[in-house]
Amino acid sequence: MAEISSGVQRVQEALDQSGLSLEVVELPQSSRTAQEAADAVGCQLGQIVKSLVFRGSDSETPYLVLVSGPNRADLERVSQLVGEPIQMGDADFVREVTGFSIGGVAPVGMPEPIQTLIDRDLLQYDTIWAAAGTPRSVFSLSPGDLRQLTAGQVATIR
Ligand code: 5CA
Repeated sequence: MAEISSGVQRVQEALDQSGLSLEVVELPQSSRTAQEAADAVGCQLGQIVKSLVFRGSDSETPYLVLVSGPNRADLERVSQLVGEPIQMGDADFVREVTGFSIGGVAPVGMPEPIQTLIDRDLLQYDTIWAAAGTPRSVFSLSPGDLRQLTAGQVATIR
């Protein structure tokens, strides 16, 4: 049996604890970028959840922003929503606060909960796909599941 990476394991455990019957899928090809993930599962780019980590410039608080594939999070907008200036988290910060490396950051399974915003554009789909802890793993869920799992605030972030 193939070795299960610890990232995937943490995500699957978080999903199991939620009681939502969601399953991580390990892929034969890369899902490191949103486009690669969409190609790998055969969905629209908009159905891919990008899990982006920002850092409060004053407080160093991490913020997780879950963005539909083609969208860019507007820094000004996100800053207004969280109430302080923010910057993109660098690779070390992302690993520190999520336990995942860029390209595999999942919206669940981090060591401590992170305040989360959810791009309103994700709500138009029945099924969406998020990274599951590595650049070759994903899981599918509904936007309602995503809200339940992350306690995220739905917002227009672009
Ligand atoms: N597995 C895919 C699909 S779910 C994935 O993780 N996509 S992602 O968009 O959530 O992760 C890649 C994102 O990481 C990029 O959109 C970019 O915003 C961010 N990123 C890439 N390189 C860096 C970097 N050096 N520093 C900070 N953020 C980065």
